[in-house]
Amino acid sequence: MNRIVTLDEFIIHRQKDFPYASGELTGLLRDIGVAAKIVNREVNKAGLVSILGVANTENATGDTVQKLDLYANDKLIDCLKNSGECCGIASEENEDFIKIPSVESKSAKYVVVFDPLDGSSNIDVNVSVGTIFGIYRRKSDANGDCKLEDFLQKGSELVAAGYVIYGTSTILVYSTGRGVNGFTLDPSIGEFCLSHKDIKIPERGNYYSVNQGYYLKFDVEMRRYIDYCSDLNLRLRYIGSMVSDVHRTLFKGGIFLYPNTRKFPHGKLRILYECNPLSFIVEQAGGKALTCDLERILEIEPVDLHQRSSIVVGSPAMVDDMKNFVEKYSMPTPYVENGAATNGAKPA
Ligand code: P6P
Repeated sequence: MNRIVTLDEFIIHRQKDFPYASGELTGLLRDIGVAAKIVNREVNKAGLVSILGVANTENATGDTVQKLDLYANDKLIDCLKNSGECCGIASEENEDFIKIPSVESKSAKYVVVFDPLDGSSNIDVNVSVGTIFGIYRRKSDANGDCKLEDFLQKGSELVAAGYVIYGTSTILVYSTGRGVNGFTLDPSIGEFCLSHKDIKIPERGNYYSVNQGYYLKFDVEMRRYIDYCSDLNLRLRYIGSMVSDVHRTLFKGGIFLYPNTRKFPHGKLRILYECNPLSFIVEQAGGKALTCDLERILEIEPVDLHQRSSIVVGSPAMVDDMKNFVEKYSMPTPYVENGAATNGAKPA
């Protein structure tokens, strides 16, 4: 039986990969691990205590907020506030970012973005949900409060990213840019233990993941690619929790798509705390992540904390197939000349 390697031990050991590391990032990752255990404890007994049901509030992006969302949000904020390593937080549940005022934190190097409980509409029906997080080095003056610019960074600037999935078991997956590792919570000792070392996404997979209910609302090139997946007899799996759908894609191979629709012309999923951290993880595992306009997710320059994007993420060969369909079938944006639409692309 392999020796147990706890998350704490692994993080501290990997700190040696960063010659100039002074332990702040290590401390921050460990604090997120603690917060995950606290959230896990409540998620696992959600059916037993009165934290189910809708808290009748709406979050920053207009989603109805479940009580467990609020609980998870509060616990993550508390843990990060007390860590002393984080000077600011941006959460799906908060309209604006949170400055952490304590003297020590104010000079801290990092800001954290997170979705405290992604897929929360699944909580009441016992379907897996998850926490998604990303860590950036602050850009603003270390002697002042954190600023919006500290959060509006490209995903390629992430120092670390990861997620916790509360499912049949509770698994924390993270990367600091040197590969991806997964840790399963052992409730008998209350520790996340290394269970999936150096995760690599398969080149292809037998699954495609998209909300088929919106099929007729997708652009033609997306519909053609989805038809292609169906023609290949790939299996459709869609949980409605991005962290769960991407977790399966990462482990089994496949492709997850949330294209733009009429309701969400720029896509539904949020760049900062859904698309970027999960795309960072998938790219670190050898996969790809693009918008439906074929822009690399991690190169998007966000201009708003809750900005949305379309996303296609997963096995590299399957994302390449999707790219070919977009290049072959996408309609050129009508070039408008002197206020009058033309019949296609801008003349050479
Ligand atoms: P739809 C959950 O609300 C979420 O933000 C993601 O976790 C998930 O992938 C998506 O929305 C599901 O959206 O429109 O298919 O219900």
